[in-house]
Amino acid sequence: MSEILSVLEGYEFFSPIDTVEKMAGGNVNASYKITSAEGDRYVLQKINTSVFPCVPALMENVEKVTEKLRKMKEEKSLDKMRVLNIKFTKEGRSFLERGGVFYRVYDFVKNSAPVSSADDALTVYRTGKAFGIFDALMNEGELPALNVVIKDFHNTPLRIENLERSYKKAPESRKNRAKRVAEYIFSKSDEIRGIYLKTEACPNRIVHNDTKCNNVIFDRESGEALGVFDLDTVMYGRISDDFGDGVRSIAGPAREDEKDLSSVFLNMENFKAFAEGFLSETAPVVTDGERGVLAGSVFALPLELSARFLTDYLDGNTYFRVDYPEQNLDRAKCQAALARDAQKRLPEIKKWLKTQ
Ligand code: GN1
Ligand code: MG
Repeated sequence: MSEILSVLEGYEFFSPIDTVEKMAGGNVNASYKITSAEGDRYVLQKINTSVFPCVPALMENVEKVTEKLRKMKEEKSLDKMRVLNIKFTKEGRSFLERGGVFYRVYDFVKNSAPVSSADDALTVYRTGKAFGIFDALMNEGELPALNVVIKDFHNTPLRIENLERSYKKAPESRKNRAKRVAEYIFSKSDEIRGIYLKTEACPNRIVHNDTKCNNVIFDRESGEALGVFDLDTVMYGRISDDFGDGVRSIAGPAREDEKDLSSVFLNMENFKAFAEGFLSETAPVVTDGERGVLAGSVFALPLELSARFLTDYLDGNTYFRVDYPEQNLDRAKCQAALARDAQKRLPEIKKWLKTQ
């Protein structure tokens, strides 16, 4: 608490701070909800610098992306859309450093909430549409140059190579527990490389790169999607990664670490609702080549996440926040089960996408 209060001294607030509450969610940064005596609310985040080692480059991107979104919102009169609003420090900077620790503050959007998973078709459709709007707006007109904050973020073959390396050097006990899922991932390596080569040949666009359903905020009353938040991974990349990751998060199980693997499957209704929403906005920009890799992304993205979670488990949980030591292993198993089911459904997915 005293740490947070001392950070807040770096900002110009119009009324004294009343409460500081730790917020749930997010596997990387730590978030706190700040409420002032007059009821103004902010989100303060402690940036995870082992994931984002260069905070100035990260925040330069967030500044450019929010500027671009604001410009597009005005141009297109998107009155209801909300854009992440950075609170600048007294020195006019978008982040603040205290003893090697980096923080930032955003406005909290009133009457809003994310969904952690969604099972009504309209919310799923709206989630797809929100990410579709984001990708369409970010790729229209003059495009900002962005820093590469995490290199090869969606390079799935490389993620599998990293897993191979970690698997070889992991302690025997962890390796044994990871064996089955690791072998499944390795067995998919060639197919993944094939998908990746086609994906890589697609246009390099500004994409969100972390299209988890809880990165969209909704109006509590109307249930409408207000906008896309968590802009940390917005970089040049492939639109199919946004599609596949969104499907992974909203058409997979509600919990990323679901332990009952018999209940893990790709919900085709949610897949279709998300895809309809996403494509309703991006269809005019998506090329035939990009369309051709959408189906593969629905299999590749859960597999990629499985590889990333398993690598982190083998490395001793240094990247994703965990609530218990085996959580990354559970996440890896769950995402592998989702990838397995998604791959089975690829013929059906491809057939359906052709009708869109
Ligand atoms: C991380 O921080 P959060 O929860 O929005 C991760 C994503 C993963 C996601 C899985 C920078 O996102 O890539 O898909 O966890 N973000 C980073 O839950 O690695
Ligand atoms: Mg996030």
